[in-house]
Amino acid sequence: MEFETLAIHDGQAPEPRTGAVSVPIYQTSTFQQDGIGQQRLGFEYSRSGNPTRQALEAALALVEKGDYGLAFASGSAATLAALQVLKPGDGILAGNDTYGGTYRIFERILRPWGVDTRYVDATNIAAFEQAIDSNTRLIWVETPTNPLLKLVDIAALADLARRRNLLLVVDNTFASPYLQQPLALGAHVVVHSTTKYLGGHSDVVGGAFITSDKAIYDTVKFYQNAAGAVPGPWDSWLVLRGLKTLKVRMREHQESALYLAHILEAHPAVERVYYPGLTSHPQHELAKRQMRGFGGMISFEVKGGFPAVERLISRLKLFVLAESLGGVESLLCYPPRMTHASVAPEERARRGIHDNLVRLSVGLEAASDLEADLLEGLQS
Ligand code: P1T
Repeated sequence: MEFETLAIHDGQAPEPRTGAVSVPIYQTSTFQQDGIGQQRLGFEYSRSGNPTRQALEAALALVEKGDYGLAFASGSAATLAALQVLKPGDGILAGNDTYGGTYRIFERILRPWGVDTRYVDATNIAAFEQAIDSNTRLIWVETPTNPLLKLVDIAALADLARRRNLLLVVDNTFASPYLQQPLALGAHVVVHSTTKYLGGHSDVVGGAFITSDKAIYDTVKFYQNAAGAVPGPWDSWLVLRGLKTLKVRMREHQESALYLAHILEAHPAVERVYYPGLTSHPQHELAKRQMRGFGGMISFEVKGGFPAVERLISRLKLFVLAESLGGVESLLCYPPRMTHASVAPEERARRGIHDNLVRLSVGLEAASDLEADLLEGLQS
């Protein structure tokens, strides 16, 4: 079945008792047991399992072409959960452009626990191969990356991971499973911040973990129950609802993003545009091969440094200055002081996150209105 059919139907059969077409929100913390150790329908306590969350977990697995899905209270919780396959002494190779909070997990949580992370040019498979040492266990990448929208060749990296007996985890938040399915390209694990395109309406914080590897699933499932960073039934339902319209939203997001990326690229106040759909993007061909479209995120550098950024932000009326992405409303983020504030200035400079960088999440407003807003903002 096609993606949109799965997104609407799977894990979401009408409820047998009443025939309710929408999965009910089982707002309960616990479930009556018929006798000690006798659960009626396999549920005993909502940290361990809840029918609304279970429906979401089934749907997440299906849209990512995985066998197992787990839902978490945030994308960061899903990130930390996926990393539970590691133990002290293990090493990670991470792409050198990721969400600042993921970098913070590597540096401030895992490093003190004895798990070392080294950063590799995300676009260079040979660089990953060269960086592997005897402790390396796992490769972690985003693609497209946050915030510079670089692409990682998932199939090539998955091939390397298999040859060297490493796990490949892909954070698929920026692409969404409608545009890209890393498990089908050979990755072992996919994680998401469902706060973004999967939820789609800027009204819920959540995370997802998907795999087809039973042993990895068992480890992370155990951790999910033991550590307890689960989403509540209401939040699970919001993500489930978002999933059903993912295809139509992604198509609109990316159509407008491509249109605006062209406008920005031609604008004299703009120094450089990062968008995989532009032929000027160094990995445009890979984007065409690996993704079904180019996504709704654009980053660009404005001429005139930080003062020009401030001027732009003060003039915009539609683009809301805010962290996050993937919602119906367009957002503008200033990565150096917002999403990537936890990355030290020297490291930001090494990564190419300059002080004149802004990031757009292109929403579902009319592209012509968004264009007018940007042109007004960029006027000198
Ligand atoms: O915010 P949370 O749901 O915990 O998700 C963390 C996360 C994980 N992975 C990627 C690629 C992300 O972009 C994020 C969160 N990012 C933002 C809040 C942001 O504005 O970029």
